[in-house]
Amino acid sequence: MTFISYQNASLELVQGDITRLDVDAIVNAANSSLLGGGGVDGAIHRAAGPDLLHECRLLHGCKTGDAKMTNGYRLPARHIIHTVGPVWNGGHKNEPELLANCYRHSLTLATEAGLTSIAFPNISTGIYGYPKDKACQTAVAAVTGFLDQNSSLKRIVFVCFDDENFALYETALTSLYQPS
Ligand code: AR6
Repeated sequence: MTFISYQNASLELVQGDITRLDVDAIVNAANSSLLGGGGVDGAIHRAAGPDLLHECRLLHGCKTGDAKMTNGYRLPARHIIHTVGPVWNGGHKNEPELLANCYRHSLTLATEAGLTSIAFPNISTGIYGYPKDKACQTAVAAVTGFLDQNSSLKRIVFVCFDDENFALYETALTSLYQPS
């Protein structure tokens, strides 16, 4: 595990299943229906149980780049922030801005709810086909940019499922480290 202090928060890197994390909120890489799917979305719905789908039905979907929050139900996490990443289309359809918005809007919701810890999966880098190196750069820049503006958040966890993402985040987070 890598752990970096940044502003008043800690940035952590974990490899594994995001549904196991005991944090205030985990972020779901959902689709615009918010009614479940494969990948991390499927894993979250399975682990949270059927009450999650009932609450999601009340939300009437979510636009790409936006985020909506629900209860965590059977998860160790108290809340789930559902965001919809962009499908990769070669980078000419505003994908970097939309992906950055997923991180910013999730962090904004968490901050407004007074949460202090949040865990992100590598949004869009599975079924939606976003190049992992580009997604990592955008994710880290969006999160550090948000923390630069001040936030109640104390702990931000990047949860990588696969080895390639883990190695990319290890390099990106290590490069933020500035010995005092
Ligand atoms: N914990 C953490 N990360 C995971 C887990 C897990 N349990 N399972 C997969 N990942 P994806 P997307 C990683 O495909 O690309 C769904 O059907 C995975 O290795 O889950 O944003 C939705 O409903 C990858 O790095 O999400 C949408 O239709 C990352 O999570 C669509 O997929 C994201 O992969 C969204 O596609």
